[in-house]
Amino acid sequence: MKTFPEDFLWGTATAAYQIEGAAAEGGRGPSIWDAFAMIPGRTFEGHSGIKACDHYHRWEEDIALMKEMGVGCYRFSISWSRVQPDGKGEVNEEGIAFYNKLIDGLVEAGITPWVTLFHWDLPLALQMEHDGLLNPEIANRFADYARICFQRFGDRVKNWITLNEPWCSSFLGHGNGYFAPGRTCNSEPYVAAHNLLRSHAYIVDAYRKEFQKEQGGVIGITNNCDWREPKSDRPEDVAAAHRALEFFLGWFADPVYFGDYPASMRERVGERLPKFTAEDARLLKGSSDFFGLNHYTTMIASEPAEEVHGAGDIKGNGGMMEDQQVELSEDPSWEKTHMDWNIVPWGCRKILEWIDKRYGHPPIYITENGCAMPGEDDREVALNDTRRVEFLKGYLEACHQAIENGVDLRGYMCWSMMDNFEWALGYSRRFGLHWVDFETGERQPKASAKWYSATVKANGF
Ligand code: PNW
Repeated sequence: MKTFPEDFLWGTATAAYQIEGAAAEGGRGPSIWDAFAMIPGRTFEGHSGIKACDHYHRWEEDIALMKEMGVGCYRFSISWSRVQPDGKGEVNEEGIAFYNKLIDGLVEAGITPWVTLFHWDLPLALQMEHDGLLNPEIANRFADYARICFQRFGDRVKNWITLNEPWCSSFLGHGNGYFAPGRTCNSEPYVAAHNLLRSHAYIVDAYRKEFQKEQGGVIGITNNCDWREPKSDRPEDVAAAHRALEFFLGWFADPVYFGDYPASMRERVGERLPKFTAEDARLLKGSSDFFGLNHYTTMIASEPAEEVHGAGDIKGNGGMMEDQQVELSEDPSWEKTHMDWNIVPWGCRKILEWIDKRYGHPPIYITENGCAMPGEDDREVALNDTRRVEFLKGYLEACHQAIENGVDLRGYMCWSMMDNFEWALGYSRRFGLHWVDFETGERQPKASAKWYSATVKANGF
């Protein structure tokens, strides 16, 4: 039996655009994901979040399912364009009313809301009129929107996450173009990242100055990072793996903990890496009350034998991949998920220990971990998801080991509470503890939901 610390927090997670649906209802304005999904070829078979899991109408049932599981917290995100249809100015009261009902329902069910302010669904108006994340002014728009959320929800919401995985918005959104807004460039990812970091800092500054004292909550940022295992003990390979982690996680966590980007990035990205003003650096340093981590997989890293070219075949447009010069490979014996991501539980322990060491033993929450497994379009296969149970066991065992080794891991939120819109892959990948029939909206607990519930209730397995 692996027992977790007494106050360990167990939860599940979702994101607004992936589950809510009702994209054109209740006064919601469009986001960049609505527009991106309309471009032919950008998402699997043109899928979009227009209907998704219809959580906007089925939220009561979803709370009941979570209550049944016995989870202590639920991490969800607020759709900015449901709160502010244009991303600035006027507030949409219908949107506020929806989140009020959801938050009240959770509190009533004894489930602590963990709210992400931004999970990639930028209001389309800000993209079209102001160039979205490329415009430094975005930080002020973010802070204004966040203030509305603190004012309206902060009496009941005590756990805030400013941004989800800015790496994805920056690199996938502006580097290789796999995600909205679909841009491909080798300098824009660094600009988008820079403005996202500044936005995070402005939001936190507003919370701390205007709300935190009275509301008594905590606020932080969630970053994603895979583990990079050195291919050998050769110092070059060890350095390459470390550099890969600096370009992945250090890019976003170093400014938050130290006030600047890693030196390896300064050296290699040069002029294309923006500089923080003294004021921005001051606001950034120490701007997270906890370390939010989303972790899914591991790759092997080595010093490349010949120059690495980046995403796509366009030389000079590899962005991060080309700048970092790390060769990535994998162990052919590793099993893979339906995302083609390697299943390597010990990589989870190693990334937790790397964070613990580099950032001075911060309190860490895993705000996402989970898997999509093949064959789950078939309901029977999905309901008997023993492979997901094995995955969760492996990763939770790694978490347990990290705690025994001294890491201050305080909670684990499983991605995801239910099958949903998996971004560019549409509904073709299912991460849920609950199976969703996307035609009828019906939900049903998978075996993993039952296993997770038993684990939560026993505080271990
Ligand atoms: C995360 N990558 O996305 C997101 O936070 C979720 O919304 C998403 O559903 C989940 O993980 C599963 O994909 C990622 O390419 C998407 O490294 C892509 C990557 C990482 C995380």
